Order: sequence, then structure tokens, then C-alpha cells
Amino acid sequence: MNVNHEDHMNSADKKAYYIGGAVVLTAGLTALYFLNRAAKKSEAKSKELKKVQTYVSHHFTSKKDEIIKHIMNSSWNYCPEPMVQSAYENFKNFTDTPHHGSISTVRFSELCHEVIAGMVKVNDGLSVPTFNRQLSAQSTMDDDVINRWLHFFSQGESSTVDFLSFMERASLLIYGDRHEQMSALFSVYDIDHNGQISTRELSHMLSCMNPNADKADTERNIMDLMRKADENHDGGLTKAEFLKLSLQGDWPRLFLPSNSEFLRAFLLKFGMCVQE
Ligand SMILES: [Ca+2]
Ligand SMILES: [Ca+2]
Repeated sequence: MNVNHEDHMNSADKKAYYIGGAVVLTAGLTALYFLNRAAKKSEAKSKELKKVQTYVSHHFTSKKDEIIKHIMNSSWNYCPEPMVQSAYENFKNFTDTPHHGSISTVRFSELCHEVIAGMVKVNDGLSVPTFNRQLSAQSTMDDDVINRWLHFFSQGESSTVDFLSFMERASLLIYGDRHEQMSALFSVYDIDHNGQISTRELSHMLSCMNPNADKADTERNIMDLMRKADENHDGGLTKAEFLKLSLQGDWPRLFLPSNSEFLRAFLLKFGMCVQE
């Protein structure tokens, strides 16, 4: 009897063992499948970008329709065609040499200052405190902040912004996937590029992005955000901490054009409208 019982137990244990093994193996294979798929997707995306990039750099002003078709057929593009058309027409006016198809560092910086100056001009005649806030935004829009946005729009590839790179980043900002948006924005907000966004960096960048916002409101938002995201309470956000925000309700909106006066005005210069 004992022997039979043992046999029975052994067979049940074996069954559980095999089922457990199969579950672990299936989970492992599934994880590998998704990792492999993500790597292939990213590799395909980068190949596609290179292809379109080469095409755009060779035919920037001469083959408008083909360029737009190339961009529209790219899997990374989230932007509707009329917006790409409009961006193309405006972008051309900001390039130093039309055939080259890129915005230089100097021109990019001038554009940022024009946007801020435009914001002051548009609101001229409003209250003195508002006017003063805008003037102070002009002075806080320093080279560090401008360089981070230049890096964002050029994707760190060069010191100039070409049309393809601009389109990819602008359409990501307006229509993109939350996780990808936050991942790309991390390096903008990490102004000194040390791998962490400090409270000071957050405050500096957000004040530049929203010169008309009430300073106390901005500070309150930052305190709330840090309370929520700074898990190890060291006063800074690592990329992992920052990315967790992309899964938490409305927080990512704080960084997107819908909540950024500067980005809205900047994109509008290229004829790109941001929905509220
Ligand atoms: Ca930093
Ligand atoms: Ca932290």
C-alpha cells in the first residue's frame, strides 16, 4: 500500500514538476520572443530612418511630393499628411541654404529667441506682472535649455536639425506614444546630462516652457511630481523613475506641448498645431 501511495505521490510530484517546468519554459520563451521582437522593431525603424534621411538630404527642395510620401509611409510617423506638408513649407524658410535642408545651431537658437519674443509681443499691453514674467522667461531661456532642445530635435546626431529628424520629433511630441515621448524628453530635462533630473532642472525647464504660468503653481506641480516619482527620495529623478510617470495618469501632460506655451508657439512656427 505504502509503495503504491509513494508511487502515486511520485507521479503527482512528477506531473507538477513537468507542468511547472513547462510554465517556466513558456514564460521564458515568451519573454525572449517579445525582447527579440522589440529589438527587431527598433532595428527596422533605424534602417528605415536612415533610408528616408538619405533621400531627404539628396532631394530636399526638388522632390517635395516624394519626400512627403516617404515620410507618410514611414512606420514611425504619427503625423497627418497636411501637417507634414505645412511643416515642409515652413521648415524650408528656416534653413540657411535651401538645398541643404538643415537648420543650423545659430538659426535654431535665433528661432527659440524669436518664439519667446513673439510671446512677449503677442501679449504686450497686458498686466505689468505678466509682462515681467515674460521678460524673465526671455532671460532664463539660456543656451543650456536651447541646446537640450537642439539635441532633442536633431536626435543628438549632429549640431544641425534636418527635416526628417525634426518631423520625427515634432510628430512624436504631438501624436506619439506616451512611453516614447517621456523617454525622449528625459534627456531634455536632464539639462546637465548627469543621468538624473534634479528639482532645480525641472523648475528651470518648466519655467522656460511656461513663462506665463503662475510661479507658485509651477512650484506646487513640481513638489507633487517629486513626491509621486522620486521613489528613493534623493531629490532627483532617474530615467526609470521618470518613465514610471508615463504610466501614471495625467503627469506626462506636464511635459507635452498641450501644457507648454513655448512648445506650442515653437511648433506653430512650422505650421504644426497642437490640440489642447
Ligand atoms: Ca541632471
Ligand atoms: Ca530619485
